Amino acid sequence: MVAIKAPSSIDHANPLTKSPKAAAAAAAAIPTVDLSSPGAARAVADACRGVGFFRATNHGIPSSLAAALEARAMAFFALPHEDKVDATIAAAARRPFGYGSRSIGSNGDVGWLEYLLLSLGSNSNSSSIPGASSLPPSLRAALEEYTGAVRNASGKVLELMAEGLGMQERCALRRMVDGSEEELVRVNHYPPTKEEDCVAGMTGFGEHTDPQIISLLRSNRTAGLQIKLQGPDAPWVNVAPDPDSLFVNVGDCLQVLTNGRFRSVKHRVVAPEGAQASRLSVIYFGGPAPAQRIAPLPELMREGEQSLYRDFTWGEYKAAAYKTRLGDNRLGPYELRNVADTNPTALITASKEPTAADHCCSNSSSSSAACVVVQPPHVAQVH
Ligand SMILES: O=C(O)CCC(=O)C(=O)O
Repeated sequence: MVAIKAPSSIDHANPLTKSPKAAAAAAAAIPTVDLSSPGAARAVADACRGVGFFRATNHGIPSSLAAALEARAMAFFALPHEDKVDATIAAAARRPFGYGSRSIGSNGDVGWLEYLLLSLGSNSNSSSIPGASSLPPSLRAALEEYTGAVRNASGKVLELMAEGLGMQERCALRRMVDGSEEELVRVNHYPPTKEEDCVAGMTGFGEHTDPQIISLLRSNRTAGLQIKLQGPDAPWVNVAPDPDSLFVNVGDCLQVLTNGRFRSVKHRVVAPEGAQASRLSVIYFGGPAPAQRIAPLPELMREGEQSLYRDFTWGEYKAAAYKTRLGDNRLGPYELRNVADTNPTALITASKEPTAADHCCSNSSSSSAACVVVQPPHVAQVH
């Protein structure tokens, strides 16, 4: 694996994360939402407006599924490189899917990780993952079970978001993702860095926002994930790992659909060091269909409210994102005025109160290390 010197932005001297007291303050900045609680819709919406990120408990994914996937994925990543490439040949027929190591996307972004990236296909009622046919059967089975469950959890969160936004149709956001052919799963493995690999604090995965509508992340007990609180001078904070919870990210498309009410969150991963165990994370990305028009939802707009964005389709956004690097501001070219300049308080006031949303979502039950100094905090393309 090629070692990567940390860009200066990965700053271990972050005042919010240095002392136990500061770490506690950072943890407190990350909302937790019990998805089964009566106030979940409001709490989800508040978290998406304030941070764009939250820890979800009672999400309905049996811990046995997540644990089984973690064990099978660790066994897969322990295989020799050639075996990993061979086992992902079916997925790799459609780039950027398949197995990857260090290189994220095709625009020069690198990270201290290896990963498996798969499309979940178009049929949200089928557990089969099209590109998984050449994977070891036990890994394939674990992935299929887990992704079936995480799709349900995502649907549930999207319904809560719609309800929290006061939308008439509780399933309006969920419908954009279900069966869109743009649902992905990514399994990331970050081995611990060693002294000979270069320095501490390497970039595991560089800073970026997720371009889709929603992402749900589950990791093992190894730390590394950091999020940037909203606002130009806001600090990066560590996300304490919690294998029993899911971490929910607002993606760029959801920011646009809500006209900036919900904020996509910048995040990144610092590679584990020395004595730490590998970090293993599984991320589900829910994107809309390629032809889906991405523009502020009319029912959320107050009278006279201007759209902050030029319309686009997911297909256009994805194509543009493929040409960028991870750390680029992908929404920038679509902004009609800078979202960061808007007054979030005004946006919160502007949001409609939740109404009794209907329940139209019928399926809801359901080491030869050479040091490479990476330039600033770039990291990959859309995934
Ligand atoms: O591996 C992680 O914890 C986060 C990775 C991530 O942000 C991504 O794969 O987009």
